[in-house]
Amino acid sequence: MAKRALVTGITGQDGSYLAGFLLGKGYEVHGLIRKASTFNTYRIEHLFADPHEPGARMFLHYGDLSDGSQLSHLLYEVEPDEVYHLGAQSHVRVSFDMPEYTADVTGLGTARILEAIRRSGIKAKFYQAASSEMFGNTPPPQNEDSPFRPRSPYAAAKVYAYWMTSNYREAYDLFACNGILFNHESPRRGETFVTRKVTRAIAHIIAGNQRLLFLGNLEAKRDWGFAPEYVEAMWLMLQQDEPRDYVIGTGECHSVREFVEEAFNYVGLDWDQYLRTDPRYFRPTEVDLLVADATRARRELGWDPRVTFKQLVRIMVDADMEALGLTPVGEGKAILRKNGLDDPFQLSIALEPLRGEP
Ligand code: NAP
Ligand code: G4F
Repeated sequence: MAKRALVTGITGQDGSYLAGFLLGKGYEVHGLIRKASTFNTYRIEHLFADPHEPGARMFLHYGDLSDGSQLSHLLYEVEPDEVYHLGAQSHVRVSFDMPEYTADVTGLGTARILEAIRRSGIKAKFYQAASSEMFGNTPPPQNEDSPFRPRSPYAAAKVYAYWMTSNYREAYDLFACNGILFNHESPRRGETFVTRKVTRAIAHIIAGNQRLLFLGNLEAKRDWGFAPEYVEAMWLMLQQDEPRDYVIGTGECHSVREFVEEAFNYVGLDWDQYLRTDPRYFRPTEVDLLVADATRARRELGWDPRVTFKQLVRIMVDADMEALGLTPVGEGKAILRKNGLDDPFQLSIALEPLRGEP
């Protein structure tokens, strides 16, 4: 019997890679999607088969993380072996504008799913998409024992969700894991996160659609990895004998400025000519420095990232150039092939229309 997974946030960056990864492993995949007035499924379209067709293994269900009764109903209907809870209002800057909504969806959303699992009595394993953002201004390197000092409504909501996950593990013997993932990026990264904003702007500058790139704090440092490698870590956590929490990251960190320099240099443009700062993109409180100590994941999961910072930048710049019909510099695909990451589930990059500057 094929294992059955329920994935919230399946239309997001990680959800789309995870769905592809699980289908590749023979799973039946059920995803929660939001009703929107426009299509929001472009990241998973390449995986979709008409559910009426024999052999279809991916099924989508409407719902929302703010709607507990529907989540409960979904649990009974799907009876999953594994639940990957990735859905969230995941933008840190936006969480300052929408703190209450972020608490509801990103924080309470986790409580709703945990409670739905508990009440259903279904023996589903549970993965919580926790975040390095929870460490806030705790000095690096950060590991599973580092204290949380959240610096945004988003981080505070994730800390609540983290402790709810731990509590359900202890109180109800649920197989529940917090994956404390550091920043991970890809050509499918949302357009308003800084890495994608930069690589997409470069493509639009070359295409003549955009003149300048406006950013906020250039000095913040992040531990940036490649998203497809991170979804494998999520799966590995749920395949262990005992549930535990794991930090996932590369252990290497770079500033936003370094990302910009690397990306512009790759295409031979002088970044100084195109970059401007705009106070709009600064945050009331910033997380200055995140660096993962992923020793536990390496030791217990055998997880080790392969794609380096430089390679990540090249993969993303090339993909954004290709998406606009430009000839990429050309190293991106070779890097993916070299790392064995070029299978169709992982690689498909949906073409996107230009929807104005984010
Ligand atoms: P993402 O691209 O922003 O995807 C978020 C997903 O959540 C989307 O599918 C979105 O649906 C869905 N969603 C948002 N609000 C919802 C609601 N009210 N009800 C149901 N679904 C809702 O995020 P990601 O980068 O894939 O990250 C996945 C998870 O990992 C998130 O929980 C994020 O906070 C966490 N995380 C991410 C990183 C990272 O670096 N990427 C690091 C640590 C933790 P729509 O498509 O309809 O918007
Ligand atoms: O790309 P970012 O918006 O990612 P951030 O805030 O680190 O959050 C991401 O990673 C977390 C894991 O640590 C996830 F939990 C979360 O869901 C999300 O995926 O910003 C990165 C850095 C920040 O320091 C920000 O201040 O880039 C700086 N930055 C500078 N200019 C900018 C901009 N960020 C954005 N989004 N847009 C700018 O114009």
